[in-house]
Formats: sequence, C-alpha cells, structure tokens
Amino acid sequence: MTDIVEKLSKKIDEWRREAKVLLEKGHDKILSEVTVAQAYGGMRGIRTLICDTSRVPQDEGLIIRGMHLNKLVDKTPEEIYFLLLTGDLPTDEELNQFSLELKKRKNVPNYVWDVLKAMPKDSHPMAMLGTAILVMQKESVFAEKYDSGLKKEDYWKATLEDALNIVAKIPAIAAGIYRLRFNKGEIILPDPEMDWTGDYVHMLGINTKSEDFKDLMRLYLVAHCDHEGGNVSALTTQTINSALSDLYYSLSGGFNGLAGPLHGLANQESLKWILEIIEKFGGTPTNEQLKDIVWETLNSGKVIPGYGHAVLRVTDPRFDAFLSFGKKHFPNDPVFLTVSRLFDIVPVELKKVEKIKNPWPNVDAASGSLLYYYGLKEFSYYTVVFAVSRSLGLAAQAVVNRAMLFPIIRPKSVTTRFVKDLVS
Ligand code: CMX
Repeated sequence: MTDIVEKLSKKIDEWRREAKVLLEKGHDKILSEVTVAQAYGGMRGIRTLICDTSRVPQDEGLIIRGMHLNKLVDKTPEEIYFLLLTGDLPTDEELNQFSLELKKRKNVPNYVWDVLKAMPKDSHPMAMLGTAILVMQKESVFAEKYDSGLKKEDYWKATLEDALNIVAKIPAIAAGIYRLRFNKGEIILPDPEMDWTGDYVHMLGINTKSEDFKDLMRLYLVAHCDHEGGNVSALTTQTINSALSDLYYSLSGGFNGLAGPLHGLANQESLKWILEIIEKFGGTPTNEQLKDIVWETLNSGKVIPGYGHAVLRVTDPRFDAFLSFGKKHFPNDPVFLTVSRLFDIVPVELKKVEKIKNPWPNVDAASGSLLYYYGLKEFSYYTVVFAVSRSLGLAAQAVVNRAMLFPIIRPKSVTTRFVKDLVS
C-alpha cells in the first residue's frame, strides 16, 4: 500500500502549497457572480467548487486530469482510477502494485448478501446498490480512525483506505445485485486473480467468453468514471463527505442522486423508449417515423432521454466512443440502428425547441443499446453499471477533497422576500 500513499503524499504536499499561494494571491478575485436566474435555475454555470479530477468544457466534454477522454478510451479502469487519484497515468510497476491492492480487497462481507436478499424482490437495483454500500458503513477505516483522534492532515489517508476498499468490492456487489434481482442463480464469488473489468463480467455470469463484451465493459467503466464536481451525484457525495461523514455514507448518498431520471437513470429510460419505439413499428423505424415519435414524446410533456445536458453544448465524446464501438461491432443490430438513426433526427428536431440549450446526445443515448446487444437486457440495471464506473471519480474526489482540507460545504440561501426586495 505504501506506493500509492507515498506518491499521493508528495503530490498532496505540492497541491496544498499551490492552493496556499493561490489563496494568498487571489483571495478576493471573483470566480462568478450569481444572478437571480441562476438561483432559480439550479445554480447552472456558477463557478464555486474546486475539482481537479476532471473538467467538462462545454464544447469538448470530459477531460480527466488534463487528458481528453478520446485519448483514454483504450485504458483500463485501474489506470483511470490511478490517474484520477494522483494526476498521473501509472507506470507499469505502479499499475501492477495498484491492481494488486484492489485485488486484495475484493471480498464482500456476507452480511451484505443477507441484507440484499431480505429486500423486496421488486426493489430497484439502484436502491439495492445504495443499501449495500450504506450497510458496509461499519467497515469505514475513516470513521474508526476519526473516533480515535486522527489528525486532520491525515484524514485523506483513511479516506483512501475506504476509497480503495469500496472500489475493490463494488463489481462483486453490483454483479451480486444483478444475479439476485433478476433470478440469475447463485451469486458468483470474485476471482482473486482477475482484473476489475474481467471479474465484473465473470461475476455477472453473462457472455463471459466474449472478448468484445469484456472490451465494451472496460470502455463503459472508463467512460462513465467522472464528470467534474457539480453534477448531482458528485456534488451530493462531496457535500456529505464535507461533513466528515465517511465515504460509505457519502457514496450511497451520491448514488441516490445518480438514480434519478434526469441523471444516471436516463440510460434506462433511453433504452426503454427505444424498445417501445421498435415494438410499435415492428422493427427499426424510418427517419420519418422517428421524427413523428420525437414530437409525440415532446408534445406529451416528456423529455427525450439521452439528449441534452446541463453543461455540454456539443455531442458528448462518451456517446461518440459508444457509437464507434457499435458501428464497428454490430452496425445493423435493430436497437443500435435505431440509436444511430435517432442521432440523425433528434438534434435537428430539438434545435427547433427554443428553450433547449443543448440538442446533442449525452452518454446515456447509446450506452444501453450496447449492453442490450451483449445480453445484458435488464435495463433497470444499467444505472448500476454507470455507478460502478462513477465510484472511481466520486471516491477519488473525496480523497482529494480531504487532502486539500476543504471545509464543510455550506452555501447561503435567501428567501423569496429577499429576492423581491432586490428586484424592486
Ligand atoms: N428533451 C426535452 N426537453 C428537454 C431536453 C430533452 N432532452 N433537454 C432539455 N429540455 C428542456 C428542459 O426540460 C427545460 O424545460 P423546462 O424549462 O420546461 O423545465 C428546458 O429544455 C431547458 O433545459 P436546459 O437548460 O437545456 O437543460 P437543463 O440544464 O435544465 O437540464 C438535462 C439538463 C440533462 C436534465 C436535460 O437536458 C434533460 O432532461 N435531458 C434528458 C434526460 C437525460 O438524458 N439526462 C442525462 C444527463 C446526463 C447525466 O447526468 O447522466
């Protein structure tokens, strides 16, 4: 364990020194001003958080520690986790040690399975995931060490322990949820030798022989890893974490946000919508039929799932990565073909709706169709796969925030009376 701790210790000293200088020099510099419209509008665009694990420029999409996603699509989740945590891609030796560290920690306590088995059979898989993480709270190294008087400067070390433990175990928990919730037979235990992606596929127990499916899962787990600090799941996780609640509390809270249809559940909604369309037309509809469906959906007051974004103003590079994968491996699959055709139709139509700021697809427009092709057909499970990946970024952000000694998050609210007085 010393290597990552040693590496991070050096980095953190540097990050802290840098922040101190920046704060001294730029104490009064203004990052953002807040308008009434922003206060009523989900705080969109207000710059008020520091997040170095990744950034999302509106015209580029995900950049992880300074590297654009399209340069990282061949990496493994282990490499990406190391990058998120430290700011560097690992050397071969660092990667070996880091991967071993995760392998050592993969076993899930038995009581997690007892709790999951006791849940109602029709529980949403995301409710099961949040519950599983929360019920493991008693394992928190941070909570234990905090109780025995850990120094503030070292909070990050105990948080790193939690971050490694949770990330190491989450594929087994997620795969167990899949098997329990969808009656797939006995839970498959982790293989101590397998890597993070390979073991997840092995424990899901579907399509385990397909290298293409494994490669898709690797890409999926890389692409969803982080999306800067202000999205619902990141902000929720870091707000809870800032109260010095441990990562089990924080992450399960963040996942509850990810479970919403405007956030991570959009991949489930998107595939559901596409399958309904295919069923209605008895196959992949024509462009003209799709155009009608888009307007039928909009006119009924629903959103087009997988399209639009709070930050992005271009096609999400994660969508591009999935579209390329589908085009390479199964361009004529009816579900994938519908996804491709929708990409030709939906932006043109959404551009006609003035209030929609971004007509382009986000990650959730394509991801489900790929999982579906390989036999992962239970679309209420898709947000869980998203969450497995997102645990990397959320956990890394929590470690970094503890390292930077950030205080409890506590913005100020105002009353309607206050705004009335201001406006008049
Ligand atoms: N279909 C229909 N209407 C849409 C739309 C879409 N895909 N995207 C935005 N709009 C609407 C909004 O609902 C909003 O309408 P109201 O003012 O009547 O409430 C209006 O256009 C303005 O929204 P916006 O400023 O363009 O976008 P927001 O920042 O408010 O919302 C998002 C962003 C993602 C919630 C929204 O685009 C949406 O609901 N998309 C569909 C759901 C989805 O794909 N979510 C996944 C996002 C990725 C993720 O976080 O995982």
